[in-house]
Amino acid sequence: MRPITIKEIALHPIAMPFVEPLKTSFGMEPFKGAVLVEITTEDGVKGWGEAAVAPAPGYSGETIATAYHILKHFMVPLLTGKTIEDPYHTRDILKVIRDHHHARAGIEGAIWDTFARANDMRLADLFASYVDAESTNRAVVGVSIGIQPTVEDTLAIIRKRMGQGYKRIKLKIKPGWDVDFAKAIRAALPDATIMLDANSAYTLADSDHLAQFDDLNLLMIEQPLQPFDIYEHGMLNHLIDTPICLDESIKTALDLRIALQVNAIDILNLKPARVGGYSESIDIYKICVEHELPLWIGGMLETGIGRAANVAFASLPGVTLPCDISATDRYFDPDITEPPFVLQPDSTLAVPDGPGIGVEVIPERVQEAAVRWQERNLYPVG
Ligand code: OSB
Ligand code: MG
Repeated sequence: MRPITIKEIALHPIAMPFVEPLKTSFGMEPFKGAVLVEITTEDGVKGWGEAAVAPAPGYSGETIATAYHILKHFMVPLLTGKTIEDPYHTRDILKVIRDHHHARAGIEGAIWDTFARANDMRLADLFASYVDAESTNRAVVGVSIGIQPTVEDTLAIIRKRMGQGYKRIKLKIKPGWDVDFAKAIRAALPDATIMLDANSAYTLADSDHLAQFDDLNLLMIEQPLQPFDIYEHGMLNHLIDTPICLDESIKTALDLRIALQVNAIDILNLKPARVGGYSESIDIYKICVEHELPLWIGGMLETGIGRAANVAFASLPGVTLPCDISATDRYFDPDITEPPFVLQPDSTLAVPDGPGIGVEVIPERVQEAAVRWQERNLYPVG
């Protein structure tokens, strides 16, 4: 394959209004934030990545400002001028920087896209070549619904989403909005495929409370305990019947191996943004296949840039459960990329045909979103 030499890396911190915000146990984002990463090679090939961060450090410790800081002063200088023979080894260059996985995933994702475009190949096929498989050309998807004021409001949104064709519904919960809520939803929709996401809102002391979900035929409960609590998820797994899916806890392939050793995990939500990009995602994917661990690809409410890369990854055959990657109209109107992702009747999104992420970035919309960030910057640095 043709190597790329990185001439320039531009950063675009952005803000975009949501079509439907997502309220979780840790709060609600006022707008979608990200730092977009734009790479230009010596040959004039361009590629894009997305550091999927939020204005506030609620999901992870990163924010738009920290990602911008780390990218600008540490990651961009390390990669500018470098020749990349194999995008999988980008992380070796970045090894001297600790943590900051969302920032890392943004710049690494841009290199994957640029490399695939320079070699005139779809990112989905490039990823597939690392796991000895072929892309299925589609991602099976569901939809994530935030905490609403009432059960009726929630049911109205679920019915709308099911009507659009989403076959798997994820509902956010928090203490005080959990067991009675889930019972009411299950009573109204006995056959719907439903899962819950607690975003780390509980502790092991809540195990009796969480066991009340056991009779509700839930697909899984995502991340009930704290991010650093892999061990206690293993203890919880003996105390509840609902399958445990980990999100926040699994930041590396090593975390996943530990979770498997202590029986803390039945299902993995793999977010490329959380694990620092696609090289680590490839390693994690291989562990899931080896252990026959059910796997799906999660989302961080990405723009079309991050979402297109996630769709490419989610089209790998070892991704066995519906992903948190919804159609464009669930998030933004308009998005910064074209064409939009549209939900197919079989609850899938198609992998676009073009090289790299396969969607076109619209420069005027990036510019508009960058100005919006400047205007709405809630937490200026310095
Ligand atoms: O916990 O999965 C989560 C979005 C932001 C932060 C955390 C989470 C989420 C989602 C969004 O659930 C899923 C999507 O991108 O559609
Ligand atoms: Mg989650």
